[in-house]
Amino acid sequence: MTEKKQRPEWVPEEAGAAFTTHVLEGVEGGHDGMPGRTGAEEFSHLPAVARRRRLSADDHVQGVLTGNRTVLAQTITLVESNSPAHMEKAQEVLKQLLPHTGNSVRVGITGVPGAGKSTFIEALGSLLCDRGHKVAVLAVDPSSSVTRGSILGDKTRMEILSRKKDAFIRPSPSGGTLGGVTRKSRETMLVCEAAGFDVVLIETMGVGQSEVAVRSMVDFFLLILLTGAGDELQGIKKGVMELADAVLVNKADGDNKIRALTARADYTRILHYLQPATGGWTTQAYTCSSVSGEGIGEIWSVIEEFRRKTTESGVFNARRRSQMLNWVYTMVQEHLQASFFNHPEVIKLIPQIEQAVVDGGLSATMAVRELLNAFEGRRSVLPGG
Ligand SMILES: Nc1nc2c(ncn2[C@@H]2O[C@H](COP(=O)(O)OP(=O)(O)OP(=O)(O)O)[C@@H](O)[C@H]2O)c(=O)[nH]1
Ligand SMILES: [Mg+2]
Repeated sequence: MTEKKQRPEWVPEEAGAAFTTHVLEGVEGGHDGMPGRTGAEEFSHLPAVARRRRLSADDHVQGVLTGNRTVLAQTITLVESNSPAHMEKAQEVLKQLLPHTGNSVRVGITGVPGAGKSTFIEALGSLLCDRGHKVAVLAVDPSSSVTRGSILGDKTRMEILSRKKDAFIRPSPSGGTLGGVTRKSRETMLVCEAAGFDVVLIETMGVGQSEVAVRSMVDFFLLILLTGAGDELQGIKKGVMELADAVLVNKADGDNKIRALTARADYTRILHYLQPATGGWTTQAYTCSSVSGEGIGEIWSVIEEFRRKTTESGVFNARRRSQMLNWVYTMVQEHLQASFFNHPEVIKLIPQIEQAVVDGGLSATMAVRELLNAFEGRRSVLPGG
């Protein structure tokens, strides 16, 4: 891959890794599941100025609000940046965009690898575009920062959806920690809403903590499962099922259809014993085939019914409010944690403290006190410390 390809034209020559565009190398032809979409046709109607120099905060805001794809992509890149200068500008842009956000239904989609999440999103997204919706597809996949791959980029390119003019597909940000990735995805979601997308679909792998993080940023959470409830439940924890507003048995086609219907009945039985994820809503199991399209429209009706019911009961808005507050405190926690572990005195002390704890010479409580003393600039209380 040439240097030119790695560095899009709006990225300044001297920009370092802070521009996340740099690390998305390795997938030819557009990593976004947007193969072949070079953006050239979209660049052509942009003011010349947007093509050549970095956009001002106002340029970003205006571009996003008018639904300009190129500016939208650049704004998301800005939001994903880890450089302090970009973060400040990104926050200015977000502040101006905030009044235009919130007007979408946010749907999280999880399931074990290979369950068919991407294929389902392709089918549902295409159906919604055909019905006049504007659909943004995002991914939350912290592992992609390690593998440099992406759950959207590698396997399923969402070929059909990526060609729709009313769809926008964005892979997982390469951000490192789950906290970093979710912050970026949340803000990307807001930017997409300001750009007029009224459906946001967020794919995440059904392993680890990312589904909990995604649950905390969406209205409706969909768990995609495969046939064979017994085997499946070993991979999918009961806790994940308790996060779901609907359980969907995918691949209900061909020889698999009967098995899918059996699995649906099994899951229905299991759901009966679980705590529902959303007050006033009963989580049920459904089947679909993302390949034939059967059942896809039905699932959308379920999501619409969910929105209607929970909006009426006030649960919808209450959840959004608590998600916003939750977000604030999550960021406070992350910030405190980062400043603690990056504190030079703490870094210096940790090996010593760890050794003392392991050797049995220091209790865990005393170890914590010592580390916090170092962090807060107080003297050690240990004899000889
Ligand atoms: N027969 C059938 N195959 C399907 C269906 N949905 C997905 N598949 C196939 O299942 C495989 C995995 O699909 P993906 O959509 O990539 O699954 P995923 O859950 O996004 O996988 P990861 O992103 O790797 O976690 C692909 O080969 C799909 O073609 C379906 O409804 N019916
Ligand atoms: Mg996928």
